[in-house]
Amino acid sequence: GDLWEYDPAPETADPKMKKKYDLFINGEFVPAKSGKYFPTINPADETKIADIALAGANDVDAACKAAQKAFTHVWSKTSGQERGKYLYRIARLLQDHAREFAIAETLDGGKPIKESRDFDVPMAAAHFFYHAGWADKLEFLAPGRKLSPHGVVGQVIPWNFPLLMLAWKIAPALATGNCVVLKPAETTSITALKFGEICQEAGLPKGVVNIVSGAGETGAAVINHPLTTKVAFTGSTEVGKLIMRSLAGTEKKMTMELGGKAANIVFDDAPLDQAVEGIVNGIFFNQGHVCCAGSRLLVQESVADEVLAKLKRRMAVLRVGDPMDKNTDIGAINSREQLERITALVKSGVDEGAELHQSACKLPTKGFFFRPSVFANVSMSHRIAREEIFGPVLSILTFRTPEEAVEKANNTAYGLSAGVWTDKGSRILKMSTLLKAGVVWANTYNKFDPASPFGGYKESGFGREGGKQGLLDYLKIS
Ligand code: TXE
Repeated sequence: GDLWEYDPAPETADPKMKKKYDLFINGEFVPAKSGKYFPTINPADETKIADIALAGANDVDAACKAAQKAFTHVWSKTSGQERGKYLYRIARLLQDHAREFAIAETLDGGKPIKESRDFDVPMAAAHFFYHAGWADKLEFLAPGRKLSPHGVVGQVIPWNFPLLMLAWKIAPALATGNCVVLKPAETTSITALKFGEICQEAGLPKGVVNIVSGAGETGAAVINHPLTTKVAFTGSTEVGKLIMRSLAGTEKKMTMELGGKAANIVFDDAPLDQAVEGIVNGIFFNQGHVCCAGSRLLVQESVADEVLAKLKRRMAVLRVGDPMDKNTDIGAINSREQLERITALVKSGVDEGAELHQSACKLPTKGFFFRPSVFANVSMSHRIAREEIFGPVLSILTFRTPEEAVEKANNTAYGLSAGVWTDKGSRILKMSTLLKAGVVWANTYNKFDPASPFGGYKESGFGREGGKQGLLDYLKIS
């Protein structure tokens, strides 16, 4: 069938949701050795969904040993063509189970079902399809050079795109011949553990993929285990730095995808209605829990009032609420902690004198929700202009000249992404070279493709995911 075709419109909770999810180690689902579990809740109504096995250092050790054994005895002897077949199988199985995955993702994480259904799950499948094609063509990555996998890679991922981040990590690792120990984020373990079922169904050799759930301690055990010779992390800059410090002096290879504070830059010659759609998508997609979210709007002074007026009209019709409702635009904030972080930063914006505009929508009485919010009259020194909020909160700054736009856009500790809205092609080319950001979108925002490398400058991290560069980051080159 068609690459994107699968059962649409999941409306009810799926009967396949389990009450208990165990670790996926050496091809089997096993409880933690300690017997411990932790609850995972639905952030839209605060009810418990299931118990998740809590992996301790001894479970991580078992997972790393299983991965090493699989690497030595099976995976390193499996041809690229065969590896590709497994990846194709996984991709198709994700499509076959798309409905269950979309429901699980939305229940566990709070994102609107239309996003899980139309973005997260199909993009995850697309990543496996893309990397499947590379598995037997790796020699084209660096002609004349010897390429070899690292062996066991340790991967730690966040909660904003649980299945998609897993796909970004696992697909290139397997395509390049590595075995994996992955730790999902503690608030969103379900789709990662369900992915173990996909590995089983695909007949993937035991131990090639291992999933260990738990919190930061479990992540640290994966990162620091002597058998993980390469680590890939996506999460906060704070934890990224902690990991870098803990690995200093080791020979482990690292890639880090950390926070962002992207500038979405609107020039006065841009088609403003289209730009406003891009601004809305840039900041409200996935409740703003997006590392490349367009969280700073830089708008040319002459059109600033018009853009704000249009934006407020657009925000007034955004539907905030039950993530399982197909019509919902903005779902639940992922956790109470995240809601508290967002609330505190918004308060700092008000205290520092920025002008807050919020949509007047009615919020559900249970669960974690936050009104779509926009700050005008923001200055570069405000915390809301400098810190990652990771919520549905936009900070608007203005500029007069293109030079000032570049200066303000680059005046940040981060450098993951940026957007440019203008009618002038030459301006797009010029801006894209001047902006210190890994991705620059022109007259669009939040567009992803498995063939496009994604990653940051400065405190947004290093290394790339996707495309040729993403594969090279999983290989030793000699
Ligand atoms: O992130 P953490 P949190 C940003 C965003 C958000 C803030 C805090 O601004 O508000 O970070 O979110 C695991 N060793 N981003 O606290 O803690 C953890 O279990 C190894 C941006 O949730 O970085 C989870 O699996 N692992 C971001 C993962 O790290 C550790 C995505 C991310 O959690 C660990 C998420 C340790 N010592 C948050 N401590 C992005 N760039 O997309 C925690 N973890």
